[in-house]
Amino acid sequence: MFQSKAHFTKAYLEKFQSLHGKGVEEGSNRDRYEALAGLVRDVIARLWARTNREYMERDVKQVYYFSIEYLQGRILLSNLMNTDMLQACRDGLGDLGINLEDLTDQEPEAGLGSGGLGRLASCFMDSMASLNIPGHGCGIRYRYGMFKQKIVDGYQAELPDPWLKDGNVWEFRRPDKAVTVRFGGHIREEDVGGIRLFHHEGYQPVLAVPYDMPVAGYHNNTVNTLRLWSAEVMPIDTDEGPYSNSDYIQVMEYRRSVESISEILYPDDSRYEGRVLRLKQQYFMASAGLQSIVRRYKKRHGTLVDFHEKIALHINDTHPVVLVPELMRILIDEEGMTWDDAWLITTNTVSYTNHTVMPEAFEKWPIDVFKELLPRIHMIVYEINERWCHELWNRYPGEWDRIREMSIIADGFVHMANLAVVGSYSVNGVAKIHTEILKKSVLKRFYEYSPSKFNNKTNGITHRRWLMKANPDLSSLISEAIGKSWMAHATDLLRLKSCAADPVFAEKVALVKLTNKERLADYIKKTMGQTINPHSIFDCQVKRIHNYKRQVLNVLHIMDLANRLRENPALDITPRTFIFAGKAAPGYYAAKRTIKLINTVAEMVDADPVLREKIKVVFLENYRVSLAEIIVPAADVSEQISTASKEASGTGNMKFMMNGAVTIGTHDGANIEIRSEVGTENFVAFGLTPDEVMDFHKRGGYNARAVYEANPRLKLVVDQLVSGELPAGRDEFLGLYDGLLQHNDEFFLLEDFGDYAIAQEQIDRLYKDKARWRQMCIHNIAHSGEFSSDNTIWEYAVGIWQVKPVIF
Ligand code: 26Q
Repeated sequence: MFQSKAHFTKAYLEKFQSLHGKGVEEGSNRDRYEALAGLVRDVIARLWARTNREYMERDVKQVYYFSIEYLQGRILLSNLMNTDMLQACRDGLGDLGINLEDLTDQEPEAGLGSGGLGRLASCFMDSMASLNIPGHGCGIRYRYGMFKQKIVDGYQAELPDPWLKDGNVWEFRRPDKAVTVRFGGHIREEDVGGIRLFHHEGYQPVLAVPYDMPVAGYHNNTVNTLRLWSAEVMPIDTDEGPYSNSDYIQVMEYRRSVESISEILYPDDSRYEGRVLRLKQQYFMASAGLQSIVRRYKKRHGTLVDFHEKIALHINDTHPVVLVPELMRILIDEEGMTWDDAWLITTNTVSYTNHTVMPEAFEKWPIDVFKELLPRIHMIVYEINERWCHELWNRYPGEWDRIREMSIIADGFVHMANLAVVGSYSVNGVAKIHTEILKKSVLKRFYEYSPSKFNNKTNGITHRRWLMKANPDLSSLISEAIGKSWMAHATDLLRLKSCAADPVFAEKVALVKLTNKERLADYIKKTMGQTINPHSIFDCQVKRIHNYKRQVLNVLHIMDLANRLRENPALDITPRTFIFAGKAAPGYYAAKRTIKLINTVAEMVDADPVLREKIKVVFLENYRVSLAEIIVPAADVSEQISTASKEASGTGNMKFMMNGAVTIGTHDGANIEIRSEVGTENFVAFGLTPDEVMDFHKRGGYNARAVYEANPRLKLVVDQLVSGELPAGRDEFLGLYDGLLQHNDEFFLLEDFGDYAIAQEQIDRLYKDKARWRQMCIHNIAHSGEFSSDNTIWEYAVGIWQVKPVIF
């Protein structure tokens, strides 16, 4: 390792020379980045090999986290930090006249995810490694990550993200570890001596090739593996694949169909779209991942009878749930086990996290699609369902409705969440309220059947990326005040509470905030040519654009503020910059219209001399991890305003809190826990409770138009959407207007508007009291350690996976 500067510089210059065949002074920043990343990778590779050896020799239980998305972001700086080489590297490069950040900016970003679920998986990878937990990730190596967002005339346009085009320093292709995944074809059954055999014939074989990426823990020598699978055609010299008896066209069609599997990440979140390719991706990942785990396990143990004692398989939402029938297939067809033995092993190995309660996000696949693509898996799911319904019938004779609700196959569809619950030993939600809603409504019947399966694991975020990496100045300040122990034990941040009343410390925290705001202002200047005032309140709503997240509520309030300012230009408010960022699913028209609305209101404000004195609205293009790392440290106010009961947890809320922003938020997801942790006086809450929302849903009773008629301020802004006074086409927002009034405002924007406006006034008042505001910030930082994903992962390890740290 290179903890000393001299040592680092020597190794870096050597690496550069051997990689590029020239001296560092002749290289581009990209060349320099590659040499640096290559050097760090070499160090990590040695620790990696050692970690794997330790796991193997000690024969410890290992956990595999299956996720269709990972939002890793850039990793060079994290890897430097985690391997304790950051200082030596920064200084050594400095001596060479090179600025480290110029190199880290060269790293293409691994954006293999669309939002919270993918970023959670990446935070979990970091925490597992940092806690010495033998835990690995399994996913897909998409050739194109999350689309790049451009704003054209106020609208979102999507461009491809070919993140691999210049190579990826961090991945190791492992062709020797490739496996075959089979699609389509048919099953021929045969009885041999009373044993039924299943032969899969006429299938399309796909070669799954793993690319391994190291995941380095923080200062602990542990390096785990994120294994991403790439789909390739079978080698020409195998007897599988359409080579013999096929013509050129058939071979090329085969090639195209195979390569499409790991071609693109689907950019939809929280909305299910029944595209067959998506199911193909899911089985591809589940089967490849499982085959490689099984192969290694058998090599070490010879048999799979104790599989569940040494392996835990976790599924991040239902997307990888075909893992359940796939494990059954391997145990029965390939290992010759009985159904009952196989089922016992499977259901003691798999655990499942649910991330949503919204019906449109629940996955279901038409049974005939499922059968055609995965004929053997279909047979197994069919049998799982038969046995399950039989069990239900014994327990609830005659209760048809209940049984239909709980069955895996119903109404011509395979219901993936039901399969996940039946096939796993643990089901968890991602925040307390979310788990309660699962138990009392969405999965109520399953909870009644097996209450002990259900548990809560509130989400978390890695404080190493979201505080240490994203906000180095604040981190130094914290360490000066309370020492460095919080870096390994985030809950030690609580010690900051004693500094909250110290005006000198508070002043320093405020100064760091200002510096971070200036950095964001510079970014905005550079990328958009717009000027924002770093002394205004930075009020941020950055997340996927979705109706339930209610960006439109935020906009309605801005329009209301504008009306009040027009009426009274002397209105005494602190200038505010409303910062938005986020992507809309390409097929989600309402979300795309929300982006247009934000940009339209931004334009309206800019055009008015009275308004632009006091407010500014900006929509930042192409939200992604590296942009979040600039926005979050600069925020004063964190907007977490989803309709109560709809946001399973939220994790952006935690990132902002950790960086000293004050939350304005609804009683939803993890907001509720953040508020009770930080204290109600340090959180600005508003709006309906989850119970109130659910009661409205159940009993009706909500009348959007009545609310609109009763509140003149609200009526005015809603009317302005269609009055023609916004700088956009007159009909542009007609659909939105109708959604609010004709279709009775499904997400209760109008109902919550009044309370939200009051909460915003409260924010303004609190901010005016500088000392008070600073105290609130410090309290937020101090309590944020509770939401480190280290705590979350520890709870998964103890409460679900039963895996132990391996220290060496
Ligand atoms: C599924 C099938 C077909 C196409 C797309 C999908 C799909 C893909 C991604 C469905 C959902 C997602 C992502 C969901 C997501 O990000 N959910 C968020 O998960 C976070 C981590 O638990 C929570 O904090 C958020 O509340 C939740 O919205």
